[in-house]
Amino acid sequence: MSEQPAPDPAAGPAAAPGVDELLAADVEHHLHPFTDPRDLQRRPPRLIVRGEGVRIWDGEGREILDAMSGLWCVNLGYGRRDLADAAHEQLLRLPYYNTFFRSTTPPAAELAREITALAPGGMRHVFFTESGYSANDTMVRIVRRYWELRGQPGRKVLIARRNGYHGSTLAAASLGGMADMHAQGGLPLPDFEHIEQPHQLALARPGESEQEFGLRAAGWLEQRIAEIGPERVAAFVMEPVQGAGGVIVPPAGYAREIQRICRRHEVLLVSDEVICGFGRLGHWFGCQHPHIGIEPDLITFAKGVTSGYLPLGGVLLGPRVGGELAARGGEFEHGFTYSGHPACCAVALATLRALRAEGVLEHVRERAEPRLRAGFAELARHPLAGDPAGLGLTAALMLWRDKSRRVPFPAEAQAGLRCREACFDAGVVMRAVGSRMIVAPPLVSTEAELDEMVRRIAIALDRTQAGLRADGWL
Ligand code: PXG
Repeated sequence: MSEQPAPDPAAGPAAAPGVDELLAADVEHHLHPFTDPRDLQRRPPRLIVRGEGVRIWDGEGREILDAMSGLWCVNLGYGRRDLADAAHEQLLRLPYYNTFFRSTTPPAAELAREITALAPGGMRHVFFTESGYSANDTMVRIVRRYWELRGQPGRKVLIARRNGYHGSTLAAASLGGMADMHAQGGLPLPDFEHIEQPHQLALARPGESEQEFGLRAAGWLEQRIAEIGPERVAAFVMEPVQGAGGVIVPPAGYAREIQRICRRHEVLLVSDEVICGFGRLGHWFGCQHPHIGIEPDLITFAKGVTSGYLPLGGVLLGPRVGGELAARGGEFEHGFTYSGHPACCAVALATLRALRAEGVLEHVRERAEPRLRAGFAELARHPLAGDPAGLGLTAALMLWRDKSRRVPFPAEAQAGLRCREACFDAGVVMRAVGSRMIVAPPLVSTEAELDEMVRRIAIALDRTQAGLRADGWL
């Protein structure tokens, strides 16, 4: 028997660690994604402790409007009991069972039916993964398997775009077009190729119309297919709107021309909808937005499918690929322990229910998007900011050193990072991609909440301008 005295019930539970203790532990032991640890030693991370609706709170109790929906995922906002209850009930009933070896679970089966019913272009099959990278890695394996089954195993090359983001694993980062990621560890892997992004602001010729630029940019794909040889090209992969690349909306007509080129050369067309899916553009899938208007052969998704409450992703297969794999593919040697995790699928089902029952897609199209667009048009009148852009509930602004003469800031000025910090200090989360400032607010943001985000961004722009002036950049 233990010789230790019984705990004194009056003493209560041990005190929870305080903010300073947690931050010290984090800085000492936690390696963060896409973060230089020395930066955290100089200035510790923000401790985010609670969320409700479109708001989050830090360890000091400061309220911040989350205009980035976490990382483009908390589309229904924080603190939703229906999503938490769906997870809780499923965890008690059956926290885990796999979908290998002739097994399934009720949430996985039901979600497969629901998601394929929403998908465009007669997509009848879905493969579940845990996240966006694993959806894209799975997609690469599906695409190559498809071509093997079609007797064309030489079609291995995937073409994607510069500054596209598709995840951080070897295949997903190879597929992505981020130069800084490729600079580490010998990427991209062989058989991943890239074309330039359809970035009109950066790449259009003087006097070139949006339509003309769109056709020219799509033509880069046809050129690359010709250089590689169509008999080696398996698929082309694009985000409907490039997210992490800086909210780059393609020119009108671009995506349809891409689809024509893919069909002409029998190249599979893949839409990475990890950001754009489940309402971000006001439609179930971004490819259904009239500005995009394509029917891809495969869709990858993650993030918003569970509103970020639990991790889940997947690949939707159109009739061409799904038919082949389901009808004569045999065993597909691929899968994850957590493919179709029942609690994650239950949260996804609750998310789809809420998106439907609350008319969230209509809210995005009819109220939130116009309000955000108007707010960003107003922000673009600020002397530091210009070129508002966006589609659905995404928006971007450029920071200019001299707006009228379109002189950009040099990288050393760190204009974007200064603005990001100023936004946090003004109580709103905004993301910086170089000198491009972007937001993707929760889809349930009210007009008043969007106005308040814009108001706080305006304050941050003033402060950023003052700081840049004080340091001699203006
Ligand atoms: N595809 C797209 C289009 C994405 O945006 C992924 C795939 C990968 O998802 P996972 O679940 O593996 O992270 C993403 C992820 C940013 C940022 O700073 C964007 C993402 C992730 C982290 C940061 O904009 N997108």
